[in-house]
Amino acid sequence: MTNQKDGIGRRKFLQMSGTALATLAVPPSVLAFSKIQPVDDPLKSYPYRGWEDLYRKEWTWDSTGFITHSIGCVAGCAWKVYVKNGIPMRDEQVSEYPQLPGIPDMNPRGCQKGAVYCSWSKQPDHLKWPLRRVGERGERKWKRISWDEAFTEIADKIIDTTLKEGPGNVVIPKRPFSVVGNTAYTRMANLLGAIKPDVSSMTGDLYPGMQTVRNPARTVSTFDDWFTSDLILMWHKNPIVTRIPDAHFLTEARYNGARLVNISADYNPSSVHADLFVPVASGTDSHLAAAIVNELIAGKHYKADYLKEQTDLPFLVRTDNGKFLRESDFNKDASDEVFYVWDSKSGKAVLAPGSMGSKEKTLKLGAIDPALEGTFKANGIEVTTVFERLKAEIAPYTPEATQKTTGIHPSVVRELVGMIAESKAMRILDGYNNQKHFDGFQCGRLKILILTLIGHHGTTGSIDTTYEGWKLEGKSALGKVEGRKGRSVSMVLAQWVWGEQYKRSKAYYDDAQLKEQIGFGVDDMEAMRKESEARGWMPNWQSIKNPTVYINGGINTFATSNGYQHLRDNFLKRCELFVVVDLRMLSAAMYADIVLPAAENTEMLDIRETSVTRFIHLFGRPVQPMYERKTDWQIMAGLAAKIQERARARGITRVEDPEIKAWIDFDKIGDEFTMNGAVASDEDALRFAMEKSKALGPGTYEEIMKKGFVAVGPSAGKTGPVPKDKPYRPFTVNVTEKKPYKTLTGRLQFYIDHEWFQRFGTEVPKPQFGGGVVGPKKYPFVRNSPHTRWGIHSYYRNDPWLLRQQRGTPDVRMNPKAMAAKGIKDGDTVRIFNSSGEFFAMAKAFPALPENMLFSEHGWEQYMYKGMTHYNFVSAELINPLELVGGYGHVKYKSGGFNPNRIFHETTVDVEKA
Ligand SMILES: Nc1nc2c(c(=O)[nH]1)N[C@H]1C(S)=C(S)[C@@H](COP(=O)(O)OP(=O)(O)OC[C@H]3O[C@@H](n4cnc5c(=O)[nH]c(N)nc54)[C@H](O)[C@@H]3O)O[C@H]1N2
Ligand SMILES: Nc1nc2c(c(=O)[nH]1)N[C@H]1C(S)=C(S)[C@@H](COP(=O)(O)OP(=O)(O)OC[C@H]3O[C@@H](n4cnc5c(=O)[nH]c(N)nc54)[C@H](O)[C@@H]3O)O[C@H]1N2
Ligand code: SF4
Ligand SMILES: [Mo]
Repeated sequence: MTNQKDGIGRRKFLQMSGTALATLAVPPSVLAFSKIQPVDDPLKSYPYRGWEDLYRKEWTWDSTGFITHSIGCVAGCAWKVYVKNGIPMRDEQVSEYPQLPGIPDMNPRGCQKGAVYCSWSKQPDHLKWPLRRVGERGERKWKRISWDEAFTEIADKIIDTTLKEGPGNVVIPKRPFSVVGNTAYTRMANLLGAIKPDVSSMTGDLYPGMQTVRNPARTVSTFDDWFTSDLILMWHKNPIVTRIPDAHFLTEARYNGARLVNISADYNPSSVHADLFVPVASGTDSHLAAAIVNELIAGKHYKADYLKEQTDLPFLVRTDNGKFLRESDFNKDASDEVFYVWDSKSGKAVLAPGSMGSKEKTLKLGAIDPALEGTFKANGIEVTTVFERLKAEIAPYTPEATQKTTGIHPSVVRELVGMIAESKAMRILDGYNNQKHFDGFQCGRLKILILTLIGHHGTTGSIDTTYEGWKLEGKSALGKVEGRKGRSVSMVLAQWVWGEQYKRSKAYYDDAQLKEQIGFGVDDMEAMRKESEARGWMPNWQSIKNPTVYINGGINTFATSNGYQHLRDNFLKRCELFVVVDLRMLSAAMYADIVLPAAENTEMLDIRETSVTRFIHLFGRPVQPMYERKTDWQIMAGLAAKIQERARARGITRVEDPEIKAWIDFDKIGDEFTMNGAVASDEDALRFAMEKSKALGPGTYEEIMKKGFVAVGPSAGKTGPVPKDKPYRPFTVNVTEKKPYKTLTGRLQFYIDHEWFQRFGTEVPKPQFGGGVVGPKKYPFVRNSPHTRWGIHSYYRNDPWLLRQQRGTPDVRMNPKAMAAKGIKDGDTVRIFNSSGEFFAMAKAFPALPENMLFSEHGWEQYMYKGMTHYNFVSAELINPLELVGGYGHVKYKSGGFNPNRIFHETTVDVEKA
């Protein structure tokens, strides 16, 4: 065996390497290699060489166990992990999901990130021990400390802060979706009266616009239901990249004859699968949606009977003041939550059943035939219908009139409307991207309206936002502390105040342009925030409390927020102890005072529930936590025990918390946390959560241990039962059983007569402003920062296998023509900037983008950028005042439901060669 090129034979090579190795300071295992005797003719005789067994045994294992991945990934997949010598070695997809009749099976579930979990989790940035900062914040100098030291320092600080500043100056957010791990933070916050920020608002994953129409807004069908559609609109959503395990249901739906439409500002990877691609200009979707609604109404493509029963479109509105006609209009003592329709049969205004104030808890109309159109006199008051208002206000948005804004030719709009009108089972896959635009609020309302007009909502289709947790009473019970609820706030508002976003927005936006575009400036925005808090619409903890102690569980707090550097610096000025609990030394941890190592996904005993499938998935702890890692439950339980120990040693007992009519029992908090030992271990807590949930119940813990997944029972659905033999579809019971919706009118509600909606002329769904991206026009590029195929946010982002599939370094993509105009070549390092900040990245030519778009994928870590910059350094912050509203039936603050959502995409930038 001779190497042709240099003529060195294998035998010679082994001799050479043997001598070379022997002279190096190498470990004994490698020295063993130097003793190898070459084999001249392996067919004649072959000496036993024990080390080779290592290779033979490479594909053997000691044990296996199940995991899933607890990250900001909305999917949820069962994986088997192979373990050798107590180390997780390999990942394998589980392929044993049962199949529903007539629906393609979901085997196997997973993506390329899940496939590298075991190797990636051994990366050096994964935490092993508790660390305390020894240098300045952000200097990244650390000292290893014991858990006891860490817990003691945090416990004392929590007690001291509460004694000095009062309760409520401790903040405990937690994000990724594991049931026991997440609930640990909720339980701790409830016991301490701590602030629990709504993290969904921070990530921009709320749907406040849709929440005004239906409640809860974020509800989805299980994604296998996509298969039952004959028309699927992917809108603000890129499922080929962001819903990898379920994307096959889209392509399989085509075997059913389904047509796919993709509406996106760039030709994204889902576009190639579409029958129709609609390249809408960034931030103008509400105008496109309005044109579709207008065409559907003008062409009478709507189901009148369905609208009369299921929506508020026939409800009467006064022409003098634009308010709903209410029972209280005629009788001061009567309810202002009972409304009227015009009964065509009797020719008079009659009370509509099913509203919040109505005694009739049904949508059944009985003998009434509500008029959809017309103007009437009800006891001398002139009224019209919501439908009339809608028709009049949407009329200007014709396909011709909107073309200049959206860039979409009227024939394309009409082709799409034709498809919608013909469809027997239509579905909109609505991405989280929608509500990250300013006009996403109105666009969301319009999208539901499209589906509703043709009668598909809750019947033959659904609008799938992203995911919603299942109804698991055991999970709520695990977090619940009798009489004590903690303090809930909108994370966007908390960061607005604590991170002084107001100042940055003021410096960034051109106030005159802003007023012209959206009707108000940054000062007005700040005034409206204050008004909302003063009127009790949004919680005001951010204005009266301080994040003195901040325990950050599984969130890349600043990096994934707008104005990363500005937010971080201002926030840290207020925070005296910043604790980060994570698996990794992520960007947020670099600025921490104490970093605590959370268990890897292979070391957890927990479940995750995302309602995109009917299956709950298991973290089956195939290996015990390595190094000194602890699970989130153990970390919170350990901290609670330490607080109790320190309080007793210091003679501290109960602290009253009259602001929220609660109290903190410092001397009992450890016992309270574990329910006096009943949920001391991860296993206890998990059994508790599963067994106390109706949709799971006794026996399911054992079942999930065997299979890695378990199906939920019928009661798991938040808006209707989960059928045994069919995919789950939300809001069906409102149609089949005529159950009122949880809205003020009890209907899918398209009219909001709140004073602020009237102020902005947004009572009916229609564009809130002229459309486009709101950032200053002096920066010529709109910044698009969607999610990446190669990571789940910053998770997995530095995996070598995944980096090999791309450039291995943060890139920004531009249309080649725009690059040429700027003198930028593919591979150049460029500087992307605006007055908010700058970052550096490698330019990549990308013809799939419009010329005015700069595309920087979300999720790269700060330390991967030149100069420790980051893509969210340039991201601007804007608040839509419609999301500050409250005191109106179902339109009020709700964590995970209604409060200001983070708007990421109203950002313009410029770029130059660095
Ligand atoms: N691989 C992977 N999967 C993920 C995640 C991940 O990080 N990686 N994250 C998960 C999470 S938490 C979320 S929130 C989701 C997010 O995933 P999606 O809901 O799919 O949202 P985005 O990726 O932000 O954007 C979707 C598409 O909208 C396009 N777009 C941008 N601007 C506009 C516009 O003005 N109008 C229209 N119509 N389209 C526009 C974007 O270019 C992109 O192609 O993904 C989830 N799944
Ligand atoms: N410009 C721009 N910015 C965006 C977006 C965008 O589209 N554009 N998208 C936004 C969206 S949709 C989202 S969801 C956010 C994502 O924002 P984040 O949730 O902040 O993002 P991740 O990087 O996933 O950070 C989660 C961390 O949780 C850790 N973790 C995982 N499992 C566990 C666990 O069990 N316990 C603990 N303690 N830690 C765990 C992971 O290691 C990871 O570091 O980013 C938002 N930011
Ligand atoms: S990262 Fe998400 S999609 Fe990928 S395998 Fe894990 S759970 Fe499934
Ligand atoms: Mo998200």
